[in-house]
Amino acid sequence: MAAVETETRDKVEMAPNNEFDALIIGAGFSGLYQLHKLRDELGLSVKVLEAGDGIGGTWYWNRYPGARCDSESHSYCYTFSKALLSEWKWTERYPEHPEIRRYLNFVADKLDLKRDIRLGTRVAAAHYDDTSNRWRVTTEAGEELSAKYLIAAVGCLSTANVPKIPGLDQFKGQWYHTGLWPHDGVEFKGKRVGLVGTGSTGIQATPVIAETARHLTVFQRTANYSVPAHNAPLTPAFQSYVTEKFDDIRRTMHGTTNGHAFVIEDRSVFDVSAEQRQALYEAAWQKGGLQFRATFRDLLADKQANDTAAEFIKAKIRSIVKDKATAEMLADIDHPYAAKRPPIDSFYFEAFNRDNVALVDVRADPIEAITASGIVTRSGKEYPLDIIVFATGFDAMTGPLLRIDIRGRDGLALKDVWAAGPRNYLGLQVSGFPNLFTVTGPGSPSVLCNMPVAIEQHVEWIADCIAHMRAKGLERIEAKPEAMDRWVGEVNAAANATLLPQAHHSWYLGANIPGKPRMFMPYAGGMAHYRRICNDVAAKGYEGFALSG
Ligand code: NA7
Repeated sequence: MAAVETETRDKVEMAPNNEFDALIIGAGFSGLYQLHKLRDELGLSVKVLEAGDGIGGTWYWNRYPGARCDSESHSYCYTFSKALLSEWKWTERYPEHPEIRRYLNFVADKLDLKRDIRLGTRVAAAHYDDTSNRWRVTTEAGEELSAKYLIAAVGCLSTANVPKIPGLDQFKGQWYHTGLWPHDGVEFKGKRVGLVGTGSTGIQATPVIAETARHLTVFQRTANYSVPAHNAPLTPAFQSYVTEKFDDIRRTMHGTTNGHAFVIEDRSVFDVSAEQRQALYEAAWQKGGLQFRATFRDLLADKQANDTAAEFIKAKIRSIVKDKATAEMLADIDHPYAAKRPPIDSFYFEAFNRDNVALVDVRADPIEAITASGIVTRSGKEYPLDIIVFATGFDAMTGPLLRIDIRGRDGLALKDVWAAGPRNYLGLQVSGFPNLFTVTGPGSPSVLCNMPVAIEQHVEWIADCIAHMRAKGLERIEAKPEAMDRWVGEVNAAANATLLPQAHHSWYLGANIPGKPRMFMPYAGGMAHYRRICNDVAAKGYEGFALSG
């Protein structure tokens, strides 16, 4: 690799006037690997433009109390390099945010990536120039760069959603969004804290904030399922198992629907007796984690099957939470289990047994306004607060792309093409936007998959595609409109074959953002199946894409 590095460093330094072969937006898991592939394997001149002052993407911004990954650490990493795998050891079953940043910095240093990453550089616009076949990229600081290939590695959950509640600007205390958390932390000691939102984030943050806050009020709009994470330090025996068996683990990750290192059991809920089912759910609950979903194969396909898991979890909530009214509020869940992204937790429901934690149902009595001193609900009740924490999620999947002014051929704006919801081919390319690739874009498995698995597949497909173009002397690639139409149909059909669209308030559907078009965004047909489709498309000479010289 050293020889390649020297050669490419020279190339990059020679790149005149900010002109590159490829520009990558974002230095998270995707952007880092894409840089390595294009620069070190294909020998392109490449720059990564990153808004943050450090690398890490999602994990650069999400530093809220309790922030850790829901994927198990041994599967939440790159798998392309044996050297990286053998030199890194995770310490806990689920990595906490600082450990993930340390990991990504380790990778970036090991692959000497940082010299080609411009930090503190937010991309404002990217316009395609048909005459020169180049993307002209403008940063918020007004700098201009250009490249033949533009790769948006902007992440799926990187545009914080701060609800527009009247009066927020009047609030005399402090408020924070979990996805834009201050790097030096927040002191909750002695404070009355209000936390809005009970998705994965609110569920992770609640028990940790409760430990130090004088009082914590959790504002719940939609009650949520959660299964214990059972986080723990990894034993040396497990670490050795991961090192020795990584090829098998990787094979499992690549062979499953969701890219995790566990297999979904090939049995129906109704193949077993009620007692056996209860015992299997209990064993899965004791084991903990996202694997609970894998207890039966039909949990996301059959509502009656799903009801059995839903009832099991609701009974658990009622058994954990001592105050009956609070338990009922928490267990009053209106959607199938795992139809929204299923959280896992460390003592979330238990936190409501503390004297300093209260739950407020803002579905029954919505938040109406924020005053100088707290939150007021429609009934006129005021909750005095010193700190408000918005765990209110993200303008997911399309938000990070649409906040950039992206224009393709003839000035075509991406926001217009996507006015009724995202449309693309394989989640990778939009017709009218030549040589623009999106990593884990809408229309790909992305958030329904263990992210690094989805990312590696996309990054490698994009790199192979560019290598193919260079080998054949081709200059442009662009999704054909009819391929895009067909794929949008497949994304809808895949979602409709599951219970996922039944959670009508889910961010998978864009329903968490007022005014956002409702469309099921990720591809629900499974990662392994999707990988086969992408491989097949490439093997057929990039079927569905128009390639030209
Ligand atoms: P989520 O899963 O989008 O959760 C956001 C939560 O905030 C959810 O409970 C929302 O209720 C609630 N919310 C949003 N806006 C409001 C307003 N205006 N008032 C009251 N409550 C509100 O985001 P997370 O950060 O928890 O998780 C995102 C992903 O990160 C997660 O799925 C993992 O993949 C990692 P709602 O359900 O919309 O009624």
